[in-house]
Amino acid sequence: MLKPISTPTRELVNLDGVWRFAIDSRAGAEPWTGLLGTPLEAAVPASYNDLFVDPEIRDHVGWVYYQREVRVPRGWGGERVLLRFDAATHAAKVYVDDELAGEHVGGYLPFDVDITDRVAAGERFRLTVAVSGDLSNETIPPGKIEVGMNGKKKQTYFHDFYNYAGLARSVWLHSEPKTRIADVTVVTGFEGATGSVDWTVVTDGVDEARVRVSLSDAAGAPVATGQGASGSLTVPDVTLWQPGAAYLYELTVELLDEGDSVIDSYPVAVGVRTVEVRGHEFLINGEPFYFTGFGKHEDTAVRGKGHDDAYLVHDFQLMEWSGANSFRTSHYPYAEEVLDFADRHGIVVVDETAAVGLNMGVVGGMTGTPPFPTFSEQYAGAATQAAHAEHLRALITRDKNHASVVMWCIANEPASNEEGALEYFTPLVELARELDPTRPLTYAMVMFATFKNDRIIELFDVVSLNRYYGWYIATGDLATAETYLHGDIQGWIDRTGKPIMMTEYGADTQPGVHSVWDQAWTEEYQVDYLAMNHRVFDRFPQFIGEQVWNFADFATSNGIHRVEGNKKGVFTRDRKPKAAAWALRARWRGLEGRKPGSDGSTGAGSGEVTGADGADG
Ligand code: GCB
Repeated sequence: MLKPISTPTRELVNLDGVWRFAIDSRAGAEPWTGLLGTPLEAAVPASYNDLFVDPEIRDHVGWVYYQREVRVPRGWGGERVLLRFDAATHAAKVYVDDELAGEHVGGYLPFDVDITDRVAAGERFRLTVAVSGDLSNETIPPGKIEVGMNGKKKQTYFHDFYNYAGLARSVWLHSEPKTRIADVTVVTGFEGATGSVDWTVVTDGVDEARVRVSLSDAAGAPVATGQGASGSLTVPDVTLWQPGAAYLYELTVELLDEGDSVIDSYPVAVGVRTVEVRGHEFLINGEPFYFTGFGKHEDTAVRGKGHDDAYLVHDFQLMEWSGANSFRTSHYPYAEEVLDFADRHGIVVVDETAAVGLNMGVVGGMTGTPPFPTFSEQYAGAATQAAHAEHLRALITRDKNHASVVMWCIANEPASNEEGALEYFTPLVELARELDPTRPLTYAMVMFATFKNDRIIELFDVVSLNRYYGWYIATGDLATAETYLHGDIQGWIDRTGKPIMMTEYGADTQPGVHSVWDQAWTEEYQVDYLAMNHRVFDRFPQFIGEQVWNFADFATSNGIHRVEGNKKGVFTRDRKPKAAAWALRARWRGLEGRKPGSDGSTGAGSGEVTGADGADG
């Protein structure tokens, strides 16, 4: 399923704007039909939760309805006509006039609904989209709906970020030729100064041999051409896509008829680069790469998880300002606009699935003792695993051609220490490797999963640690925290010999709160906490990167651990720097993708703390 773009053979109409809106109990009987009788209107793209003042809407469990009229352009007769939803969180039913035209489950990835036989060129139709934010043990991420003592349904889930719902990304009406390019996969490489671009094209409704491809450079000058459904193009004097120095070629794929006229045409941006894990190193273009940056969220005031190009540009500006060369799409796939931007600006992405909360241990709090086994039919059983596999497939299908994406993160903080974890993850890892043999795999590891009890690291390429020594453990005691952290990292090195990075470390910080002592929540403590972590990281040559939790403060569900959301942001929710932002900038701006100390100055290998044991959950 290719992203809709305007090409010589494809057209699109953007359907973003203000739509009629109602929650199910106020929309009339189910199945709903007709015009929505509602005074409310909702912005698209945006999560609906924070748009209105009514608490019934904010924490609504069940379906909500969005509705608008759409006119099919009159020139589209004879074309396939599709609706494209860049995301409907977490499930959708799409109605054309009063008829159900398509359904989809999965909140952070796109889907198309083919409405060719339901609409006519030049005519108008009423588009209604039912969207549900509900989470269960058959969804990714998982959750649970309970009925409270007041008789109302309540959604619970096992991640801290707020479960925003709705049409958070763009909606499109688009056309494709009936005989069409259905998919394109690109794999790149290089030997010396010569690059290679391997292509595979899947077509629909035509003999595959009628494919023509042509590669042009960033200035539009032709570089190479080829024929057929698959093959390899040679790129003389290749300019590589590099972190911090993006360079994109364009591969134009064309489908030809008998007389060589173009039936369909689709361009793909191609960054020529390689990614490899060798020993304890993470190599991009054969060079050791050191990740600096953040775990992020798609999260802003009022629009919730709604995509916003202004925040996209500003967030990348702030990342560049702070010297970040990378981020993780914690804890779900981000809007495609984000990856396109990263491709164009040379920012490296760890692309994560929405599999967050596969861990009953978090319910046990700091003890990490689950009330029942995570990998069981009571929680993450066969249905969850099937949903996870489907989601992984959709993610890799969508993002496989992005040069910026260098690694797949299959889950955040699963109960990898529990029985059943190996059986749960083995088929998922096999699937990911089959779909994409080129990129390394990782998962972000929860504190309770230690080098002594984790059961799945051998399946993966990179050890990614989420660790909060000095925050959740040894709060306010950075000396003890430093000893724990050192022992933990050393333990992983001894067990695996794999590259190790920190995918989460952070301290909640209320901007404007200060202290001369090591006091949690102060701006000074966040700075000192990060400095302690960096001191430890710099001792280990096996350490390949640091991504602070979090880029910015973000909304969470109600809870006693959070005051107006998670405050581990280095920037506030409205993107003002805390003191830690300046400290990170001072550290990262000098590194430029190199490991601290790799220039022979301070850092790697210079550690003096030894022999400490990691915390054992
Ligand atoms: C974690 C989670 C992340 C939370 C964070 C925290 O381990 O992966 O989603 O926001 O901790 O701040 O507690």
